[in-house]
Amino acid sequence: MKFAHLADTHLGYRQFGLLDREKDFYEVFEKTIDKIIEEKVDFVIHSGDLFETAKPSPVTLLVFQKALLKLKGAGIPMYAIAGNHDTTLRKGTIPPQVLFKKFGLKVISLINTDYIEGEDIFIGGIPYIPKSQNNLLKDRLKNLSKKAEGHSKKILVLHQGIDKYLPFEYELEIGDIPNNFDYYAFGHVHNYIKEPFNEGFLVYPGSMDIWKSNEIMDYRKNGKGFCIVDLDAPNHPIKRVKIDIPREFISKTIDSSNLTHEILNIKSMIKDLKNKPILNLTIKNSKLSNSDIYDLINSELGDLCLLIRPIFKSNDTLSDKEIDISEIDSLEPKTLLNEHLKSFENQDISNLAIDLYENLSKDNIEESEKLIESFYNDYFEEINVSEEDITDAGENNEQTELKEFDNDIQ
Ligand SMILES: [Mn+2]
Repeated sequence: MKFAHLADTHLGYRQFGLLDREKDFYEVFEKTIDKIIEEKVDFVIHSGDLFETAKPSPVTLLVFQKALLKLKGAGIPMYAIAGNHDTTLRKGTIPPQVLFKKFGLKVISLINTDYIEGEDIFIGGIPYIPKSQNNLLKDRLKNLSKKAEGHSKKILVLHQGIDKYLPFEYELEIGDIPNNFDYYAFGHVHNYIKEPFNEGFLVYPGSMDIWKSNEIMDYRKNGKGFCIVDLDAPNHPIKRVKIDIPREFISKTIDSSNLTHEILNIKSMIKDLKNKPILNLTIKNSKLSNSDIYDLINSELGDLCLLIRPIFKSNDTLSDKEIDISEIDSLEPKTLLNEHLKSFENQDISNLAIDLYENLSKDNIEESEKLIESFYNDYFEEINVSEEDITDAGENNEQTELKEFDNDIQ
């Protein structure tokens, strides 16, 4: 018995507003599906952020439908949870994954929390839950851990940040993760992480293409791709399968006093690339005007790159030391907000603030209201998880979800 584990495919992401980048994400996903079929796995787990948004375009949905049917044709079922990108927090709404249940997609949700695959492989999980509701998340985890007991193999599927890997934006501490699973199929962290955890392995396969520039370092080290896990062999060996991304990201710092030479260098770097790269340029010592430099760079390199992203650094205004500081991730607004909130000494309220910051910066007004409402309810009453929500998967539950769907489209 072996399975493929992937996550964070972000289908439909039009990076930098470019259709070519949207196509890149499709291409890498299609290559991944072909590779999965070639590897003859028994099933696939997708750990969330399948889609970039909770409302994917018809083209995006079709790309996934084709891939799913291809897998189905090869007799390979797919399990999936919703991530923070392809979920809505409002009551009665459903993630786009639910559209594919009739095509055979096994959606792991708050209602259908677990499945049995093969002889006795327990596959259980929880879709993304925001930090302000992490008490609910922890309760659910405890229930799932209990339910997994006694099965011969146990896989936990989550889409959450853990303090150890995302110290500034996590929902779970490493100690909150139940210890009785054989494999921890996680999503959310876009870098590749594989670590021994209790008797098994905890794995974030990472995103399938470079979703944000801060993934470039990890990409150079680990590549992008997915994992294949062999459940029959002792210790469940994990094979990392790298999938070439369609387009390179090139980051270069150049000295504008030597511009002609620098441009020639870049030309020789990119001349053999299959597809036009994204070029991140840091331009130092600009004595000419920025627009003159940009015009020159654009006329020489514009046709050779999909996109040039210049940053101008002048020696007059910033010392080298300050330039270094400006590139540290921890000066991102979210991190600063997190640091600032520590002075309130109330973790619950800080968590709510972070979630609200996330949602309000994306104009998710309704979801923000929902967050406040549920926070208010939880904060002033003990959390009381309804047992009927956690009961076994079945036709009734499916109907509940479809009913919710009906309500949603009315
Ligand atoms: Mn993601």
